[in-house]
Amino acid sequence: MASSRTALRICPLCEATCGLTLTIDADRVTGARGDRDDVFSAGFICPKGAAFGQVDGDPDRLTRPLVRRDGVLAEATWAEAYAAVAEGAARVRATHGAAATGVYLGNPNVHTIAGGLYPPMVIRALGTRALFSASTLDQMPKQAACGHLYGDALAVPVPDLDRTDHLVVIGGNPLVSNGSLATAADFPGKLKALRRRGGRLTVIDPKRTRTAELADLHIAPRPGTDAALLFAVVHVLFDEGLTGLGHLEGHVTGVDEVRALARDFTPEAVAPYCDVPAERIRTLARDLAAAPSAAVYGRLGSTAVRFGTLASWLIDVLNILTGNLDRPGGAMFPLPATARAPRPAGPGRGFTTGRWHSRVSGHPEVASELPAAALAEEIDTPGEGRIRALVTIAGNPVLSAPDGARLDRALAGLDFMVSVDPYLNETTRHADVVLPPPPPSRGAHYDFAFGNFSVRNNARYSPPAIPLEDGRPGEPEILARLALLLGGFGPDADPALVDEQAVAHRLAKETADPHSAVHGRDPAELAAALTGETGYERRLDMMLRLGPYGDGFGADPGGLTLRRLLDHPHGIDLGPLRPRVPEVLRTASGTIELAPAPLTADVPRLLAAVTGPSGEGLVLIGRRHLRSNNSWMHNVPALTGGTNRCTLQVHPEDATRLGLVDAAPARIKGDGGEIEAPVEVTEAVRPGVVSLPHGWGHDRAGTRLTVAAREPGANLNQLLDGTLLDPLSGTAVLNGFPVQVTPA
Ligand SMILES: Nc1nc2c(c(=O)[nH]1)N[C@H]1C(S)=C(S)[C@@H](COP(=O)(O)OP(=O)(O)OC[C@H]3O[C@@H](n4cnc5c(=O)[nH]c(N)nc54)[C@H](O)[C@@H]3O)O[C@H]1N2
Ligand SMILES: Nc1nc2c(c(=O)[nH]1)N[C@H]1C(S)=C(S)[C@@H](COP(=O)(O)OP(=O)(O)OC[C@H]3O[C@@H](n4cnc5c(=O)[nH]c(N)nc54)[C@H](O)[C@@H]3O)O[C@H]1N2
Ligand code: SF4
Ligand SMILES: [Mo]
Repeated sequence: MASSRTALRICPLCEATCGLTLTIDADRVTGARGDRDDVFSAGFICPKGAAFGQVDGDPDRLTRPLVRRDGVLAEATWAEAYAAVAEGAARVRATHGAAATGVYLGNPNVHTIAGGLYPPMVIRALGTRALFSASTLDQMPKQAACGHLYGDALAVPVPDLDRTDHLVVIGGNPLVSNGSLATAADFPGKLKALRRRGGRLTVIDPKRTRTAELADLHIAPRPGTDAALLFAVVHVLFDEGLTGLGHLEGHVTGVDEVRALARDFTPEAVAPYCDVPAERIRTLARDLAAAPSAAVYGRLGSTAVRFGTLASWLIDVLNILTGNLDRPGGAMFPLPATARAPRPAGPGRGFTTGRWHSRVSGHPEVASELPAAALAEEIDTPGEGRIRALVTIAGNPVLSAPDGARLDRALAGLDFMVSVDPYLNETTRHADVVLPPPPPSRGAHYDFAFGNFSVRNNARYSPPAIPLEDGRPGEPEILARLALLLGGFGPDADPALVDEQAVAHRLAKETADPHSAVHGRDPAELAAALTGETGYERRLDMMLRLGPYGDGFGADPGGLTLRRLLDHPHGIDLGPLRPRVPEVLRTASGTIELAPAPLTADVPRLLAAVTGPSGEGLVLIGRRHLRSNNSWMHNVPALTGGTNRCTLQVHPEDATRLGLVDAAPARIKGDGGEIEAPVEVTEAVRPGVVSLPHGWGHDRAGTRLTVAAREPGANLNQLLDGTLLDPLSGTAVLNGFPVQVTPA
């Protein structure tokens, strides 16, 4: 064990961003434990982080690129792979134009430096509007709601977990997910601490989850009905005179419109629809108003649902009407170290959607994206503007998006496809070129995305724990090259150009901005002052220095730089969240626009659902497992087996009624197809609801997922046909859709 050493590495496997201490023997990670000195996670770790070595060292990870020749994917050199991308891109450009190339960005892009810096350049190189991502299978409703409310789709308030007196969790299960759109290492510990300091936890979830088991109050509504329930809470606040904007007074417009809209949503009117007693809704409103501080927080059960944007909006409406937005203990806006330093408050450009529309179904663009659920039809429907080529980066939409069978066929018919992914999986098996990034231990890490959602401001950087193998590019280089290749620059273009251009562009803007710390300075001199061994490090240095805590290139000598971060390997704590209204607002009015027209226009649809015939049939909801992550961790032995199985959870009453027997297979039918899964009878789900995890269905040929293929499970997204969307965000309805279940 003489060669054994340790290295620090922020965990990229979920949004909690825990600091890990890796044990490294020769060039292999042989152990991982929580870094007790990490300023953010203080030693917390979960089973996925503990399995970092197996995730990192999975023998099925691709070590060399794959290139399709005569229909067969075979290993190739990097030079051959880049040449194949150049050839494919040139062919598509010549026959259909570069804009006929679609881009799909998967979830791990928010967990890598490369994914944080280079995808915009890939998209710009193509000049394409066919951008799809996991966001429209996830949090886009929250971003759309915040875009309309605050004028910035990235201004998403997070619950101030460490200080709140009453936390309301709607459709989230942080004990299993470890939190999402609320980056908090040791979320479970923070919930226990809340209870210990006398605070309250309310959980709204159709399932008695592990998080619900911790709660003072668990409300189990019918899936998909939360928007109505929340509107009724708003109704009670107005009705009983419980609203109070507090410090937000003068910064909010549209309160009277919301009051008028809430009139129809009496607790009695929504109670039968939500299947929640009216009195419980009243109590929740009174509790929220009475708490010294409170934060309402929603996750996937409030977003990937029929009224996802309305529910996401109403969550913030509640925080605002009770004066809890932007105050300690409420819901607050983080201020990441790599954000632009705050500028003076004032009117902004506001947020609009529908600047363009999808070709086949006419879905509006939202935050420059089209619905992932519409990717298949955009490829397989003939006509002008059809997608003929596709770039996927860190995504597996064949399993994660609706109707994988259709997408599977569509991908097979593309003229060209390139995937940046470590695995040959259900999606990448269709690529003509697969470019595999190295395992996480061989790359640097900085959480560009999660600074926006951290419940405490901080900055942490991990240099690569193990050097790259000779001749193997890191993911930043792969994506920089890809941008150049897709832009027609050829395989010999220097990837460093991409970073230099990004630096020049940003510095030109900053030096011209009278509110910037570097106004009037020479961009070339600033660029020369950047430190860092690689292009991405220099960009990180630039962002930190121009950021809210930065040294401003000398303006504040004590401020953040990359060098300071490197001097603090356990990270730098930047303190608890601080109020940001009105500086954070970018709406056209410069206020919080509580009743934006696009949202209020969707309210009649909700009212029609509340007053319409109540759904009697079974609906399906998703679930996650602590030792899993979407579709891509079923190949790691330490994370498989046990209770991490693809079973259909059914309430005992439904099981009896439908003739379903525990452990026996059931046939599940939805609009998009049929699948089979073993039944698990449990009282945890409410009657009328069945639950199945996603990311399974590893039974397709032509993948290299040896472990996952042994226990493939069923792909729940095959039950969807891709037409069921939240219209304001284009997000697929993955929770609360109708199914029929019979014994198989
Ligand atoms: N029914 C249902 N469907 C769902 C959900 C649900 O709750 N229910 N959840 C949805 C949600 S929230 C999400 S975010 C999506 C996820 O949707 P996707 O992002 O499309 O799917 P993932 O399974 O996360 O696939 C991640 C891919 O990234 C690759 N990868 C891993 N690490 C790296 C890396 O460092 N670099 C690169 N380049 N690639 C890497 C993996 O091999 C895998 O191919 O799924 C959605 N689908
Ligand atoms: N272990 C693990 N951790 C993960 C992931 C993983 O796959 N595994 N994925 C990561 C990703 S990409 C994400 S986006 C996050 C997601 O993080 P979370 O949203 O916290 O995780 P989910 O388990 O999807 O929780 C959604 C909850 O909503 C409930 N629900 C379903 N329908 C409704 C409804 O109509 N109303 C209400 N009120 N509740 C409903 C479900 O029962 C479930 O408990 O987790 C991240 N962390
Ligand atoms: S909670 Fe998330 S970030 Fe922390 S160790 Fe587990 S997977 Fe990694
Ligand atoms: Mo997600």
